Amino acid sequence: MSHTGVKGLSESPVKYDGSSLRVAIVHARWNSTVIKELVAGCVAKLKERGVKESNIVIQSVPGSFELPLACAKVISGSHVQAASNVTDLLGGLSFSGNSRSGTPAPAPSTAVVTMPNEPFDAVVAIGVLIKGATMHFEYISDAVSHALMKVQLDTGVPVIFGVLTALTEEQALERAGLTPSGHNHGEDWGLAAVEMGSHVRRWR
Ligand code: DLZ
Repeated sequence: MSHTGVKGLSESPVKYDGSSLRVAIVHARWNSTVIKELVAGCVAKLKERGVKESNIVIQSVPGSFELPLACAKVISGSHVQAASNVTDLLGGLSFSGNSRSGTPAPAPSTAVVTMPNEPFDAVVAIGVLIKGATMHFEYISDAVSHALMKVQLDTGVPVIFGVLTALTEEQALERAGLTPSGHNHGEDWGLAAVEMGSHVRRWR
């Protein structure tokens, strides 16, 4: 972990083992340049902690506002289709254009498969909200953060809060490690998913 200052996630004294964990990443497609990096950082840390690629399911939704319902459905197992393969999906995340903001990128056209009906140990909800000229940012940030908290408390499955609420594009890029002094928060969310998934298994 590269944090040297006061802020940020400190390294855990325990190296949590993700080799038996199943983790879903649900991500929005708004602000796709940043999303792509965050998802990649999250996947990298999940794998580094031993989570098997076959146990990582990635589901995209249009915007951050859609994250809570999608997380709830993924957890309940009532959503049946997911991208077949992490590598394909990350490839699919190189969305058209290079927009840092604006309308959502098109859904990746990767093949989908029926999800095995096994429970997830953790879900990572990834979105990037960038403040604009209207009140959209405030309403969506507030609604989504409360709803994601409700999903994890109602279901007992950890929902990792991977929603950047940035005041500027620059802030979002920095938090995805896309500036020289930046740090990819997606990595922290991957580690948090493995740690929380491991805790919740013990606490059952
Ligand atoms: C509408 C909207 C706006 C203005 N900005 C963002 C954003 O910065 N990040 C994001 O993830 N989604 C944004 N959206 C889309 C909403 O989250 C949602 O997808 C639509 O309002 C449809 O419900």
